[in-house]
Amino acid sequence: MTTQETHTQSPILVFPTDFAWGAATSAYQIEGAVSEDGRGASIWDTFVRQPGRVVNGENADVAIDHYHRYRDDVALMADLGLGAYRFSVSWPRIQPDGSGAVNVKGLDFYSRLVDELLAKGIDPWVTLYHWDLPQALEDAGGWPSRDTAQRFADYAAIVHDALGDRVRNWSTVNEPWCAAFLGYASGEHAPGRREPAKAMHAAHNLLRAHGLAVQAMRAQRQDTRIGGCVNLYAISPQTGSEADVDAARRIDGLQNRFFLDALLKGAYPEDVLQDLGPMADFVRDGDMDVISVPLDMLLINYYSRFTVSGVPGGAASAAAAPTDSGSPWVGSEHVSFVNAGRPVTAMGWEIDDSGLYEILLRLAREYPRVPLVISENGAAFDDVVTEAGAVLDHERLAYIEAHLRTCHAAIEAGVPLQGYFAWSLMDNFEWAWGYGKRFGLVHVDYGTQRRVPKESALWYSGTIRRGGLNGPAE
Ligand code: IFM
Repeated sequence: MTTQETHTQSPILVFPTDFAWGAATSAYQIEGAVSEDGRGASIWDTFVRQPGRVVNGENADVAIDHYHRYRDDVALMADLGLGAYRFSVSWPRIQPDGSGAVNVKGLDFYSRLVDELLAKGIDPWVTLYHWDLPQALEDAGGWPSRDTAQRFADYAAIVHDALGDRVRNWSTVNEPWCAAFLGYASGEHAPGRREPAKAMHAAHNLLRAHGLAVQAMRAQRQDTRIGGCVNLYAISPQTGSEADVDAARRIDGLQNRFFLDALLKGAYPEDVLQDLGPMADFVRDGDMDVISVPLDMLLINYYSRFTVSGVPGGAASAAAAPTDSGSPWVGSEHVSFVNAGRPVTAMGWEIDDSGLYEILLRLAREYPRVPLVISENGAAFDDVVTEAGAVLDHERLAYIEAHLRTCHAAIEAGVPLQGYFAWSLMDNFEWAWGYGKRFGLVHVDYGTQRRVPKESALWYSGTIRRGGLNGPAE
């Protein structure tokens, strides 16, 4: 079937009329302009300058220059028919040192971006933290320090106060698992520390930061919707053996339940605390009430399934870092990640949309009543630009289509799923992997900054315009 035909067919799998159809990005991955208009340094600015941290020594000083090209980028989103755009605010643009006076020029950038989006009929969804901690706060202890959480709440209040009149949908911390465990345990991400016990404090303080921010924002106004954002994986034991089943319990505990139970049940899972032993020393009186402040929605980032074995020394970790790093699995370092034989993306991540279905149904069953949004889902593939300048990324298209079918099936099964954001709108700086891994619906030529919608973008655009998917895949 050609794209043309796809666009003109009437949908068979219809989504709710108020479903949010979007795409997502984050500040450090796209903006560039790292030294402009008073922006301070973030931990990523420091990290990318350390030898061996990022593939090919790449950095995001320019990235895809969105800071200067945002108007064209919003026009592109409008051409594609996006209903919503999820972006993050760079904390060091707003408070260059992470606390104190506001850098008005930084705030103005996001105000102009929001106005531009609204003028084009695109709903702005703001993420307050997507990993670019001001370096000054890291110097003062970083996320393992309890004070960083309070600083975050102050910053969140500044942004919410400035944009809350125009932005309805907010999320606090993107993927606290990554910020804590890749940043402070494995060292794969900034600030590159390998201190497992501190990583547990970081995870707890990122959750406290979330709760304190929600409280501060709610005190300002009640007409905005605020959510937490977690990256969840479907987890399977390799076999039914006791060791493999226990490995699955451990990884599910640290990856999924640690965050879900804290946010939605107000307690960390007992078995995870037991696994951690003396490292479980981070909770103080009142913390769990702060963390479990009621939410308007839960944002879920889903990419893959982990198959795990309790037998040490199994196949390479599915989450393997591109550079030399430790393990992010605090207290469960002996668990191995097994290749289950599914097709993989360019990241080596196994493709499994049934894992998303599993997660959505589990959430609806075990953490009921909270509306859900898929805030990231997508895939990196090694795109090829044809002589005619097109990118025929059928694998990415198929990935997104399969996951959207899963979303539809979950809605039909009663899951309160309210939106889907493809990751990512455009190719961008993929953290420790640099520019080598492309997740975009829109291809970016990093030499010229030319943007060209890939086949997947055109397909997604048609899907949004129809409000649903065509019948069974052909
Ligand atoms: O690029 C990242 C994003 O910043 C956070 N979630 C996963 C994406 C792909 O690795």
